[in-house]
Amino acid sequence: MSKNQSETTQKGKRYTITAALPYTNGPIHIGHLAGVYVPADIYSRYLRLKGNDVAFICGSDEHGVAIPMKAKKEGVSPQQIIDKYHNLIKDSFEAFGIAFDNYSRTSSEIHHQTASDFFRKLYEQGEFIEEVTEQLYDQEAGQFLADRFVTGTCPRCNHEEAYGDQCEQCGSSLNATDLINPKSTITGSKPVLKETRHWFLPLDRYESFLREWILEGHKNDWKPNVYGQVKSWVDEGLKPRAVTRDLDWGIPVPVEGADGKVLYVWFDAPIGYISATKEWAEREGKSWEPYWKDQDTKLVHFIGKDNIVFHCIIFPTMLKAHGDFILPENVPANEFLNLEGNKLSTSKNWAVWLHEYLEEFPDKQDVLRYTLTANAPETKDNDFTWKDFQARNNNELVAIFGNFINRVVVLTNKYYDGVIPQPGTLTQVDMEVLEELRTYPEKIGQSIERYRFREASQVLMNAARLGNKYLADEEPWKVVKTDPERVQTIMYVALQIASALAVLSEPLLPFTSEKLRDMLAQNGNDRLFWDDIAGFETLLPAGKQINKASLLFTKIEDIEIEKQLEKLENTKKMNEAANKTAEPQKETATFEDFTKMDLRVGTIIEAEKMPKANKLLVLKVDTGIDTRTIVSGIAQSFKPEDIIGKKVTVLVNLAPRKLRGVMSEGMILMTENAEGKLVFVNPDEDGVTNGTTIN
Ligand code: B3M
Ligand code: ZN
Repeated sequence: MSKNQSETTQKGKRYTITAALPYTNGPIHIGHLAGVYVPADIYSRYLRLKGNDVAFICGSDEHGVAIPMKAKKEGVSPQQIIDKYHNLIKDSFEAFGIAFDNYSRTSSEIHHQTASDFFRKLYEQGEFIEEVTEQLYDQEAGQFLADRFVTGTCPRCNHEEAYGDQCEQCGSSLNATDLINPKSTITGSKPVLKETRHWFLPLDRYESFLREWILEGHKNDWKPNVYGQVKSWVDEGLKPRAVTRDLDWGIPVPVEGADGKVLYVWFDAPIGYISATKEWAEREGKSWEPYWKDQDTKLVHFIGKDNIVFHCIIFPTMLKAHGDFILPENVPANEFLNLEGNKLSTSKNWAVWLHEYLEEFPDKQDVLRYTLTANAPETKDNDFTWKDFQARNNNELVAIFGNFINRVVVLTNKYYDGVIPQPGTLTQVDMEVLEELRTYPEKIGQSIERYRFREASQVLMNAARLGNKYLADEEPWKVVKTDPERVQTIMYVALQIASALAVLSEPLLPFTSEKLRDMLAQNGNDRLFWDDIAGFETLLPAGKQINKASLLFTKIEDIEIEKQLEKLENTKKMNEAANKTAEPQKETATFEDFTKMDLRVGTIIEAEKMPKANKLLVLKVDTGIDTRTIVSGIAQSFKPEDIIGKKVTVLVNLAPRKLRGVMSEGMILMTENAEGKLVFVNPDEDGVTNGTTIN
């Protein structure tokens, strides 16, 4: 990652920015990126560019029931699951430019120690209610059911697939015994109640603290969707929440009498922010404590809306009870992103996976960053479509931002061999354009500081429009014939705009920013920072040598989008097939009925399309009895040349019938696969000769 101003001039404030720790039970998809990681990265990059001291923290969330469930499904150990997905997630974040200062993992020793110490401090302070209560128990599986091991109807919103600890539809934090009609996700059986000891965090005792800190203190600066959820939970009345579990996967509860119990994942995971900061500070030779204990530090949690209760009620209560820590300044949770009109779903593979995107669109990280930000679900759920992705790239990034930069750099090289020209007297238009340019750091900065990243992306594009319009209006490629001095001034002004864009684009488009800084030869000690853009006289001085042009963005063709839509269509078919129930059995046939059908092995020896019939192929089939013509409706699944020599099952004694003037004598047995494609029911064993009867 590039040097940032906070290393050169220790000014500004200190920020601890956290991004929700992704569960290591699957890859990252665009919903995670739009909801959490891209906004968090924009915010952190911007703060660094402003010269602040920023700790941008994340890591893998490796405990919780979701992990052993995934391990069981894949037939591997939980450790293998977390290693597989931790590495995949970490690598894909890095390749996508999510510039964490530390991406850690909650299976680390430093986290186990930090979380255990945290729990022990609250225990020794007598914060917990220690109680034996009746919890859901699966007699068949011989284990207690918590979190995702049990599902049922949410008592708050009637969502029928709520989990034991949380309803993803309304975001409520639940006790498993709150569920209506609970069902074990291990065996499907109806749980019974069985006594067990747990330690409860008494949220109810912190109601007045939460009312004063959030409902009073943050009613004007927290997003309405976040504030509204918190208010409804506090108003509804808070209950003690169990922070331990009867599980063998997680951090052992570090007190007497807790054998076989682990910390609830939502107790340990947020502490992962602290342990990851410690790990980072140790590596950097810094003290971690100012980032979590200094009242002047600004703590901001970036999360999705299903994590609001944990980051606004449970974790702050833990921090308050502990007593040593600061509280979050803001929790700008986003809503959910949908994909082509349907909810993103890991289990249904209805997603655009980050690691696959990076393979299929190499070097287009910023296109996805821009598209997800321009359409971010900041105040309501929103939809990602591949058509919009293509439009944002072609109509904005290529046609405006890229076009402007390419013209500026190509013309500077063409007219002046890449040496920035000495400007003449600026016209009124020149001065107005530069004056407007100087307002963009404040405009974009305001949007980012208010967590309005959609708005920030459009203001940035307006800055590119300013340059594009200036060049189009001034037409240096025409004026150069008659007034080359004027063109020197035009190109000088345009280069100042390009230089400003290199800095202003860094938070949202870091890859583009780096390429542009290289093109303008501004990647060394003359590297500019955010505040250099506001009151500048000169950003790119006359006489400086810039480099050759290279395209920042390239057009995305329809065929690339069609390929992605086809991929999703196949996923939809696979899901339908997986959910398809078999047709009910037909009425009973007697053995006599069956013996009437004469099924033979045959081989297709010729195949051609039926003229003017796009579904039909005319086949010549060697049935072992004879060679005959059979018309078959398989033209949309097979090319004629691909099925010559194919062994097939033939119903040879079907009454002949004319199809489009061609006499068809028999039928070839077919079925269809999960994607709805026709396949032959065929004896593809070698050595089965034509004519062999099939019984
Ligand atoms: N692992 C993300 C989720 O709910 C959860 C975040 C933890 S942040 C401390 O999918
Ligand atoms: Zn609910």
